[in-house]
Amino acid sequence: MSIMKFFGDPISPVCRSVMLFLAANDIQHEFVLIDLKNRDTVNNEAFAAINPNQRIPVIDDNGFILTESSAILRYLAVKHKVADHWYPTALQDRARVDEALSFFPQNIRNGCFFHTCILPLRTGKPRDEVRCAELRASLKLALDFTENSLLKGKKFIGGDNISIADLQYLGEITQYLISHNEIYKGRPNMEQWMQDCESTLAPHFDKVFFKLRNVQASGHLKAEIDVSP
Ligand SMILES: N[C@@H](CCC(=O)N[C@@H](CS)C(=O)NCC(=O)O)C(=O)O
Repeated sequence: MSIMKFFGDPISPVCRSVMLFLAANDIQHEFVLIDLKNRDTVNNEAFAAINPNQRIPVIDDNGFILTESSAILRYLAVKHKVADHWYPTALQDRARVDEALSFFPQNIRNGCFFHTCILPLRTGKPRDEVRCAELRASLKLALDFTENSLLKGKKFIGGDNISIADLQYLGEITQYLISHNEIYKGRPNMEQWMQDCESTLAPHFDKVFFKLRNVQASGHLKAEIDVSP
């Protein structure tokens, strides 16, 4: 039985969510850096053989290759029989977490950061301002929904305790810190939720967020992304 490999980069929001989960649950693994900035580590044959989609995160659990962060989080939670709050076994509690996980892609992770900050760097072309404005508008709606529905009367997104859904949202929402935007600000439930996530994950937070903080401090991805309520 070989140790599970985790392919990722802490600068990726969807990798950070899995990294937080691995750390918080003390799950043994070998970390393999796929450095998103160094395109050679992404666009190479060895990595393409592992994930033909050439995206991270990926796990190799003794020959079982799994992609997609939410599938990985669910798999690890069940496999390692972690504390129930991460991915509750009670049907309706689990359905709440699944609901938030289903809302996440295309709504919270809607490409706004990528189109505003990353695509212009990669292509050398100016950002498409019309597209970016559309993405800001849809992100704003998703954040409003998180504030007014998902976090209404609850400490965390899935309920009273932290779950894998919180890790997904946290990964993406913190991505905007790189561009110097605290997109949870002005939404009181989200502000409190951020503090609660940070204190609940305290010992693991710095370890997973160090790269984000370095890139943030460099200031080279600074951009105005106004999604305030
Ligand atoms: N839906 C996927 C998204 C994976 C994804 O897009 N990962 C990005 C990093 S955030 C990636 O690998 N990009 C490859 C690249 O930039 O070339 C998931 O949730 O795991």
